[in-house]
Amino acid sequence: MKFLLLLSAIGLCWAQYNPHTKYGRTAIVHLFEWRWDDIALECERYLAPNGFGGVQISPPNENAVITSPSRPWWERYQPISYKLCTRSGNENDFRDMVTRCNNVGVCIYVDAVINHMCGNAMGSGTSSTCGSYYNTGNEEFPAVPYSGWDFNDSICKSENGEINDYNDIYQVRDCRLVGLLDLALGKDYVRSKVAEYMNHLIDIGVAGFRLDASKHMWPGDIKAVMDKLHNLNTSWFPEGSRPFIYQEVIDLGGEPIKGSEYFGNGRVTEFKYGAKLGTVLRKWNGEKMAYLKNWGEGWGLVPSDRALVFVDNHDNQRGHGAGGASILTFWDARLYKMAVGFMLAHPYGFTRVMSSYRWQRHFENGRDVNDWIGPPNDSGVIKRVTINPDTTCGNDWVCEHRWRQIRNMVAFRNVVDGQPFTNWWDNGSNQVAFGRGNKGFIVFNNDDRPLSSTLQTGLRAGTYCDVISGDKVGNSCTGITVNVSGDGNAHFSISNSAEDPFIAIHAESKL
Ligand code: QV4
Ligand code: CA
Repeated sequence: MKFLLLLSAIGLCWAQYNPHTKYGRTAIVHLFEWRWDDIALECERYLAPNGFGGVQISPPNENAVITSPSRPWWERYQPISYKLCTRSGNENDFRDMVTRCNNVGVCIYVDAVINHMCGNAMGSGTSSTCGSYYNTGNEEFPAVPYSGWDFNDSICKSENGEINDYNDIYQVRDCRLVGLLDLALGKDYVRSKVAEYMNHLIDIGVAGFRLDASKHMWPGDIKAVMDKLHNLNTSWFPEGSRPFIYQEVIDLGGEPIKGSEYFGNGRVTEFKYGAKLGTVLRKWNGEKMAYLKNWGEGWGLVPSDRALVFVDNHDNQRGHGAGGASILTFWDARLYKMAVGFMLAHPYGFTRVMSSYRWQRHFENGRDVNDWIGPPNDSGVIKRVTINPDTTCGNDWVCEHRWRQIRNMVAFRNVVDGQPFTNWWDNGSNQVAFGRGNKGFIVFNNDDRPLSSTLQTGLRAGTYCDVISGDKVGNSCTGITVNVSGDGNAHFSISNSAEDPFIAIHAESKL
């Protein structure tokens, strides 16, 4: 009995850090701006068969329709109500997606925008995705309903009501982020409306939430909302399961607000991860891959079991938010694949893969003035994600998660799950390798000279298929093969001009 109590206490305490992914699946993908009907199809036709654990979706609640510029992606971060009604689909589409994804063991995580409503520049009217009325002048959102009392204006101490100084923790939490009307999450009424929205989603079957702009909410206010949340839907999740929570806190150091203040509520997005890994792979500031030997907490990152990690996100892939120039994206495909490969092979953190759309970049003074462009669309209607014969995506959807190297590294991560970080090797420069117990091994060559080395892999003897240059198909390999001898050693050659200068082998790529 005592033991059971202890178990359930641990279960409850740790629950919001647990993504609830099924069948040993260890990575999720952000299908940025996808339609719900396409996500449902993707769960069934691609994500489940390839071992993806879940999907982070764009905000599902009604948002402002912005016409100048024309339908930017960021309009979805300007809530008008909690009706499930956006360019991605309506409530029926949403329910169908959640049901179909859950039925194939793929979880849905909702991007929850609960710090604010729309920007003050919206004025009043019904320019919203479901036609709900709003008036930013008197802060009326009758479809929730919220009124002036439900916003922080009287609490905010900055001269213009805006966040002007990130060194002032009160401003950051109580004032307006770029003009966005700041909700009074200190009030029980506001907490209840937010919780009602999130509970609606939980009851439909979502597995958790990304909490947008968490830095701009007091950790205690977030906790008060979290305490009101239901357990997950028992049609798909064990009784007593708590929603998975990861909070968007951009903590690159140098500001008084720290990611660690939010650990009590759930995980936090570790933005240092992509910023530093990008710097290393680009070899900026004298960085080299050899220094990655103690990657993780050793680099000042938050504890692994509190981290949600990613190479890039929807903001920093286009210069929004923070992270800076070092961030690698699909635009730098060769280094990007190495970075994502490293992330998926390394045991640190819970991993999220980015899946983007292409847009016409246009740089002026080093800044992309087209950073606002929304998803591929026909007169505003989001285009379907079409699938080409070679399994890549059409209609300008990049689908990084379908790139062979990335898809196969998601499988690698699942195979090596729970295995220790082992057999590190480096040449003192940018040739490195490491294993995951006796289940997987990966070798990188980011130097300007060939790699040719015999390395201890920790793997059983045999011939393995490199899942970067090809696939294991039946009992043959469409790419490079690697022979591991009886003592676990194998010889690796990687040209510095290879299309993808890295090799990965694992227990299930053995021929
Ligand atoms: C403009 C002016 C403001 C002015 C305001 C007055 O720039 O100075 O006060 O008008 O009305 C958009 C525009 C922005 C505009 C604002 C309000 O870009 O110019 O302000 O709308 O109309 C996304 C975009 C923002 C966008 C916002 C709302 O990135 O550009 O603002 O959506 O549409 C910090 C935060 C972090 C945040 C990150 C971007 O700590 O939390 O900045 N990241 C999350 C999301 C992000 C989203 C938000 C938060 C807001 O990941 O995508 O912002 O929900 O680092
Ligand atoms: Ca706030």
